[in-house]
Amino acid sequence: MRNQPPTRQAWTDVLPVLACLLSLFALVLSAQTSAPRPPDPTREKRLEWFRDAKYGLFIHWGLYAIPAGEWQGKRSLGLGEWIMNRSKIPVREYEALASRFNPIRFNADEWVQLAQDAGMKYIVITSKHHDGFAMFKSKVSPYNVVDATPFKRDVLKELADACAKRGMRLGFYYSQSQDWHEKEGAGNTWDFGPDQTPDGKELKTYDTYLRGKAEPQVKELLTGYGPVALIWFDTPRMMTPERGQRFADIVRTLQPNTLIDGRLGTEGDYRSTGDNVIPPEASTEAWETPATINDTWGFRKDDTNWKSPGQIAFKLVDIVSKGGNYLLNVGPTAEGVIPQPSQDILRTVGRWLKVNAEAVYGAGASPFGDEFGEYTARGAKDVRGQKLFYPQTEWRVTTRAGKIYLTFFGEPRAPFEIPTRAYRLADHARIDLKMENGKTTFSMERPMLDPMATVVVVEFEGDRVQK
Ligand code: H79
Repeated sequence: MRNQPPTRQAWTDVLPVLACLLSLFALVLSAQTSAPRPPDPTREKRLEWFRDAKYGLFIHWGLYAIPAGEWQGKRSLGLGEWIMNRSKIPVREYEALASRFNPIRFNADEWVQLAQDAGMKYIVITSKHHDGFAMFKSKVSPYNVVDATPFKRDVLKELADACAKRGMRLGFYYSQSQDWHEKEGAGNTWDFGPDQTPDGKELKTYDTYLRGKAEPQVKELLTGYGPVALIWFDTPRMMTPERGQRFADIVRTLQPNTLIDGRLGTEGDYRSTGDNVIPPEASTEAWETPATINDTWGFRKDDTNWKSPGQIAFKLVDIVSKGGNYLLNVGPTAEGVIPQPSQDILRTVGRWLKVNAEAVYGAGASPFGDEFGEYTARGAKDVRGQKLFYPQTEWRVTTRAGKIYLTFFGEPRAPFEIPTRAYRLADHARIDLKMENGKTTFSMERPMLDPMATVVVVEFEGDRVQK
């Protein structure tokens, strides 16, 4: 038994020998990297469901779904929900969208049903994005979906009720710093001038906005909608530790079990990666990647650059094998419809997950790591000056007590060495093992059972493999 991570050697067609052998014995002895901060038992308790959930649905929905990437007949480039900023739309003009917001096809039950069909375990919806418009009834500001639109329905309340009915956890995205609708909020430089001088002196009475709108609206979210799974803060501009703490105190006081994401500005409960960023390595710390299913968060009528179900399945298992969660976004239209391609993709991955659930939900990270890829040996740097990483995407590993799940996204090029019994997860078909040179190996049947991803389970005696 070795205590080094297993290594793979290059294999070529001209070398018909057993190469790239993987010793799964090694995992028993391999250790994970240590946690970056001291364990907090209360936080760990709060995080229990989150660590097991693995896969959530992000929903970006707001007034920006009406222009859908086009303003005054001109295409506005960038993220759909950033249109007010990118096209420098004055507050008075953007506000007028509210009188046109009437998404009569919105059906909260259908959205929750979609998340369930997709195999997602929580939903996070924008309660207020940077444009400042609240998608819930707010006493703090009339700029909200009930008081300012012909629709007059509390979208968040309907979704909260549907989630409660179906046992789905619900969290709220809330843009705490940027609010382009408010004079004293951050971000609207075109109507209200810069937030700060170049040397950092604040030019807006930012605390007036925080105390007058953001903090009381977060209180509303935590009091009127039942149990809130998490608050997803974003872009912490001018968020001093003291200001961040005020939000944290509100959350902890009103709902001690509600998680705080990693973008409040002070310490949250888990780490949020950059948008669409999947880290190259595993971590024991709780973390989450927020990601788009095409190239925008809020609906854009011109964005049809959908990721395929296979790409989504890979990202999900990749993230799980690194110990994280995948928060995958959809952007409903102004009619209240989640674009059909998004629905189809999510349901296709959902069908795969139904069969292969065991390898994902509650599964532990890979005890190896070399299957993720490798840093270039020559020291080349990427555009950000980071060491260049060459990802490998052939297979990933997840774990559970006594079990190892090898998920193959393509036919493995060479046999794998395994210590004992193995079977295919989808149909429990036994995998034939070969004994050669004292090593037990298996070769994947070709074509693979499921070309999207086929999971092979390796079982160990007892509980030697820990999650
Ligand atoms: O809600 C989604 C994004 O709107 C939000 N985070 C995710 C979850 C986000 N806020 N800020 N950013 C992401 C960084 C934004 C960068 C850009 Fe731009 C927005 C690049 C293009 C549009 C700002 C405006 C920088 C260039 C133009």
